[in-house]
Amino acid sequence: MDFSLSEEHLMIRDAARDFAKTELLPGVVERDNKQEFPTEQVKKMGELGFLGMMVDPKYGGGGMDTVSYVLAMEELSKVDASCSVIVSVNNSLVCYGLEAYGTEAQKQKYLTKLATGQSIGAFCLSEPEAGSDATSQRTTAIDKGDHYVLNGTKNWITNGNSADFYLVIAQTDKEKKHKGINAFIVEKSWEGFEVGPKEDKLGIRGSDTHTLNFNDVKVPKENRIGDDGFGFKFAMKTLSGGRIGIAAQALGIAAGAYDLAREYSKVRKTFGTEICNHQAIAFKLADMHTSIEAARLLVMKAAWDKDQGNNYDMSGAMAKLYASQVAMDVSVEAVQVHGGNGFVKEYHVERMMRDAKITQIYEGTSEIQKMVISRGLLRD
Ligand code: COS
Repeated sequence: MDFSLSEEHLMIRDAARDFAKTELLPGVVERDNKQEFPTEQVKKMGELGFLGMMVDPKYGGGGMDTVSYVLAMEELSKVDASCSVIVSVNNSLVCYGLEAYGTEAQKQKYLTKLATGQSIGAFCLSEPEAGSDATSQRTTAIDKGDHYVLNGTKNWITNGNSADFYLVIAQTDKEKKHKGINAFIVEKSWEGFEVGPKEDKLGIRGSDTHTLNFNDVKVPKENRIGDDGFGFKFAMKTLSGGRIGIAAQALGIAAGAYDLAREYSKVRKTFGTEICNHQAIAFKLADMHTSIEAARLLVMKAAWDKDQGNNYDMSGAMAKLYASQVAMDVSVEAVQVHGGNGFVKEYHVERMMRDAKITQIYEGTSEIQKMVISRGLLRD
């Protein structure tokens, strides 16, 4: 067993670390305050190849493995989780979904633009009444021969307004339940597609989360992904990989908050000495670091499983479940180590604490991850 990273992995990690420090850190507090989408930063991430890391170079991607992707996700998330969720959705939900299950024509038309960052993607599964209970789709896609007609509402959609292309899950045949669900590629400019209000969120405030409305949107049949009825499996398979990305995001939030707490504890003095010399603080750092290291091993194992062609439903779910809890615990402790300053925006850790919460909710709540894990355990 070898825990060391290759030269290439280290280069990717360092490139993401440098980018986060020089391009994401300046303005991260302001973007969070103003709920401002990081347009310039996303453009640069596209140019540097962060938006299509695992896509085959013949479609404009970086051709990298999942380990490289989680290393980059961790580094970007240490500084700006609003930017890293955009990276995660574009890479592991949209690009992966299209590359794994799209037709050659769909890949040429859409994936090439998404992998290079010329266009941004969104993944639209959740609805007002179908978040965790994802088979209860109310959005309908009625088959009209050479096209489908889409009607319905999607909620909490990351990149809701900033995306150009949307992967939309909808019910075609209600009688067939989840086997009557389809997935479609929808373009933003199409008639009847409407971006609803932007959500005012607790965390990841730089990313734009919207309600989307579909009113008689005509979708050509060639924009269906996979065979008729494949949509629910498409969503589940794609989300399994997405969860590895979010686990890496949670890991990055925890590691970023820990780094700040450690540095602060070495300069802040109380009772005549730096606070890291008080066992109350030193033991907090020890606990934080240990849990981060455990989360990192789970994240890496899930990424490795995906790269090896192993099933990663359970390892991805375990990584997300654990890393998101570590993100919450560590960011709360990082605020505590900072004392009064931890409650102030310029010290960053309060934002990280707010950002951490969503990692326990999106791409499957912690309770859903426990369902996936326990069903996997009890399958045989
Ligand atoms: N890969 C492939 N197929 C999968 C799968 C996976 N990871 N998970 C489930 N499926 C298949 C099942 O095999 C089943 O197909 P068959 O009937 O052909 O056997 C089908 O999907 C339905 O599965 P199941 O009966 O387990 O569905 P449930 O309604 O019990 O729900 C969970 C399964 C809870 C796992 C699913 O609804 C889920 O992941 N919900 C959370 C969705 C989510 O992450 N929402 C966040 C929105 S994106 S930000």
